[in-house]
Amino acid sequence: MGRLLKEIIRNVALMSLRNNDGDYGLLVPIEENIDIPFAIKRVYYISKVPSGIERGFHAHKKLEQVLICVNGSVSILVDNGKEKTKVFLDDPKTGLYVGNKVWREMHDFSEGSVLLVLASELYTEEDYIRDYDDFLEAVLSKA
Ligand code: T46
Repeated sequence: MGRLLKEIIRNVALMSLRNNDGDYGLLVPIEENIDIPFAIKRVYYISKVPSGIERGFHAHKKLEQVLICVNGSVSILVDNGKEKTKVFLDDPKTGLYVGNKVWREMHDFSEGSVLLVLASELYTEEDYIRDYDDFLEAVLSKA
């Protein structure tokens, strides 16, 4: 298994991605079910975020994702309803696994930053929980 998973709060983990880092540059291979713990159904990236803009502010019912800041830096607030923490991503060799029912906010995008996201499901607005109280209710009814 080419990944190292370190859970930081329940359902959120930092991952050390295998990589080829050498005099001629960096290459990070990502294979579904090998480097990340799910089959990849969708890939998107977020870039050109103007200074001061914050994104996210939602959770997902089912979706699992891995976030990789492939250029620049961004801070991600993750909150599972019981614990929350802020993760600073600035290393293309590090992935942030965010499971379902985790509230996320993206802050402090640096100029030129690019956030690559690998997702376990196709896009559907129905999977989003955009109200924080609804999120807490969904977490409490999970058990
Ligand atoms: C997440 C964080 C990390 C699509 O049409 N297809 C897609 O696959 C996505 C992700 C978005 N969109 C549309 C929906 C909105 O009209 O793109 C627009 C911006 O999406 P949103 O405001 O949800 O973007 P963020 O940056 O707040 O959140 C995104 C993801 O939506 C979300 O799942 O976890 O990045």
